[in-house]
Amino acid sequence: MSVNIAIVGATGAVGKEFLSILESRKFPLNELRLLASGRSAGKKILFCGKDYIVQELTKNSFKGIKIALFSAGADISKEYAPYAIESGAVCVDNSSAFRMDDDVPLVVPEVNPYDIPKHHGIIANPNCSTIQMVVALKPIHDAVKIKRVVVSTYQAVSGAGLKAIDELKKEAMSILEGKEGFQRKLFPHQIAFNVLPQIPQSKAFLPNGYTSEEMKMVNETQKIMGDHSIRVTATTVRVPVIRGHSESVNIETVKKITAAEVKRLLSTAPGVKVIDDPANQLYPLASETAGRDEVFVGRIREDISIDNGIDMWIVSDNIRKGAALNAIQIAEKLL
Ligand code: A2P
Ligand code: 11C
Repeated sequence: MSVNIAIVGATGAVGKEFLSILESRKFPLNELRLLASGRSAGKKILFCGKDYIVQELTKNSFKGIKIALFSAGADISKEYAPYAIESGAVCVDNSSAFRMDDDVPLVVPEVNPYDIPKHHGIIANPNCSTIQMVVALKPIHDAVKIKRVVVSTYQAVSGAGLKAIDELKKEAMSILEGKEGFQRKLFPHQIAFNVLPQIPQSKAFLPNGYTSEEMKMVNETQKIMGDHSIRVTATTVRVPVIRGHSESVNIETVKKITAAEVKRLLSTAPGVKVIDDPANQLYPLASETAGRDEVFVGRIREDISIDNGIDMWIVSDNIRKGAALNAIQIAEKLL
């Protein structure tokens, strides 16, 4: 069955990845409608050898659309998803707008595909740093039940959109050329050759001292795994990498599991690839995982500081599995 698809935010970092994945997975498309702001209306985008014209997003953009893939930020989703639903579309929303709503499934197809049919017009795509973590945690949770997770992230600038990539490149060039007075537009501090413990860059810290990105990792993990007893604490950090989020993850489990058992479990888990050969200095790297679909796990070892603890290093392409691919996998399951 071929369907009519709309992409909201088609000109953005995730929007472009939607197009590349729809093409490579031969998604059964009838009509493809590319939507963005008025600034992009009339622009041409090449898809499957044909030019498509970007249209300005309006409340009338969704007539005849079966699935609307949203990735233009939470405000746009909140404003326009109701019009898409009114037109009969199902929205797969990559923003944070509806993720924690009780009647909105929050889905990672490898973890909780059974939540998809519970939707009422919106299925939320989780935050990128949460997606890659839960894909690796689910098989362990099923085997020995996870009590607590302590995660620190090393997140690529592409998580903050195309403008962030541009700022990193320009700032790096300006520093390398010895120029002074680089005008930052996005990040509150130098991101080139630096590490910023604040994501998102624009928002104030919450009263509990965490950032909203950190609280997404806490709340979304519990919702996706369907277990609110899992305790999570996160520190989310921006690094000068263009693509690919890396995470240092420590877990404490109810029952003991060895590192060898974790490796065995993860090597057959859906969507996971284990790269863990310390003798040959092999472990997942953001530079090698860009453009790949899997969640890569390595440095798997038993935590020497507690009885039932495991440490691991998880890397995935934040724009792909962390956003566009996960949303398209949901759309495929919807069909
Ligand atoms: P545009 O390129 O016309 O601004 P990114 O996350 O890479 O910055 O991309 C954001 C996406 O959201 C872009 O496709 C952008 O379109 C889109 N967008 C931003 N503001 C609006 C808006 N008011 N209406 C529709 N799309 C928007
Ligand atoms: C980042 N994780 O890397 C963010 C981007 O809630 O979907 C995605 C934010 C979200 O900056």
